[in-house]
Amino acid sequence: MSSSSSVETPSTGRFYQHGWHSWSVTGWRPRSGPVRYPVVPAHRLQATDPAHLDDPLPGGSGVGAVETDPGHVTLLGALDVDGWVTAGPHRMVGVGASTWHQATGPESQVFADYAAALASALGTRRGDPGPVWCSWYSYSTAITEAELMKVLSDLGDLPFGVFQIDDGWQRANGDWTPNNDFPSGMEAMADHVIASGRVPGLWLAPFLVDAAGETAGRYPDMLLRDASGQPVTGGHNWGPATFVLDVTRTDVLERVTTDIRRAVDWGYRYLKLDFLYAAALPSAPADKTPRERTYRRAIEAIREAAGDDVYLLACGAPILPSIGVFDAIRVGPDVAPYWDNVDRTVHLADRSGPGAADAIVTSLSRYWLRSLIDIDPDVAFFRSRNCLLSPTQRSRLIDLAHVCGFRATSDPPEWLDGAERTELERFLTQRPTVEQLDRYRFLLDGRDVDFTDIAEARPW
Ligand code: 9PG
Repeated sequence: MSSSSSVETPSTGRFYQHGWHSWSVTGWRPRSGPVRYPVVPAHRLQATDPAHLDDPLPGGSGVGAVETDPGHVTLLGALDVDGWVTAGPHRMVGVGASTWHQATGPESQVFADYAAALASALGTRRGDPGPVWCSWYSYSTAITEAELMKVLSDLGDLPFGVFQIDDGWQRANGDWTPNNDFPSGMEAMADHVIASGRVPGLWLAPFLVDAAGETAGRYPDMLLRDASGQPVTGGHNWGPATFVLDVTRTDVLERVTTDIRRAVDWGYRYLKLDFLYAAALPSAPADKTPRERTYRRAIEAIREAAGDDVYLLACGAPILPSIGVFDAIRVGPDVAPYWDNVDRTVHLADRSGPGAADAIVTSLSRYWLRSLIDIDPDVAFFRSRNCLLSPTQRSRLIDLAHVCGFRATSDPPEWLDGAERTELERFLTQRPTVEQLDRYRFLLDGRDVDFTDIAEARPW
């Protein structure tokens, strides 16, 4: 049963816009002024819930807040997996959820109390996989068994807890078996990682299906379709549109859970599950089940298939519906070995694409989630090779990782000079104490680390 809730707010303070899924822009936006969503269709899926792309007023997924006095806010948040909060001129209105939480007071207290209420409603899961080496931000999809074996050997005794193989190992999205670049198979790869004393990690996009892949060709009935019967598009990451599995179908859930179980049986105990929002996309209007509930059922089936002791990292994932099922969630867009892509962020009105600046702002704007789930702000860079970030910009991503308590990089040791390697070694062994002083300001082992300038410089 869904109900609505509304709360009066001042008409002037900024609005906390909470993005639909991991990559969707999150932060404090001006109360008035234009609501800009991306102009390129491929970017629009990532920017916000497609059902709200044409909303005239600012709004956010699950939770919203408005500044009242300095340091104080009024918050309206769902205690449920669905819900949407819109900021009108004098009030916030929440629709879609069964139960709502309202509070006014000091910002950090209000968000902490909301997180505690969400913990009761949805549960919590946390773990510490240790530092992660992830292949994406150095090799993209151009990974091979030989190249990864070389990296694994070059990592030597660097204390990474997880060696995570990202996109590029599979035959196609939807066909989750190794391609010809992994001739020994994924189990052999996992064995090598285990022999190095680390946990093998694997990337999958369990709800996506390449149009040209085997799954789409053989099982067209399994595809999510719109009112005119056309397959729904789930992403454009690889050029042509990618289709989506209809997770309301029993045969689809069986297929997805089989894919997950296969990866676990190969030996992978850390799964990065990506493009998860695909299971919550609008489809034929005949389906009246709230999309977030459909999503939640699908990820619960995934958790059951993986078992309790497999660390599941959600990426491109709707936030509230993922709490209590996953161990970790990506809380911002992709970082990149550059600070900002102005062509995309400003001219195409899309801050959900790759870039260090938006990864920092969106991730820190979700810092309040940390008591519910591990928060992954994406990787840090230590390399100057193949990297446009200045040393200062690199250090800000390193600080971000420590603040969030999730440490990852994609840098192959071979790309690092001596000083950069020393910096990486420090990163892997340090566990600085973190104290939050302000919205974007922290003490890291007593050192003042302030990201406010970055947040203030982002366009809305
Ligand atoms: C693998 C990557 C990495 C990364 C994920 C996700 O729309 N896009 O162009 C787009 C590109 C990359 C992307 C998301 C969207 O990144 O966040 O860490 O796993 O997929 O394909």
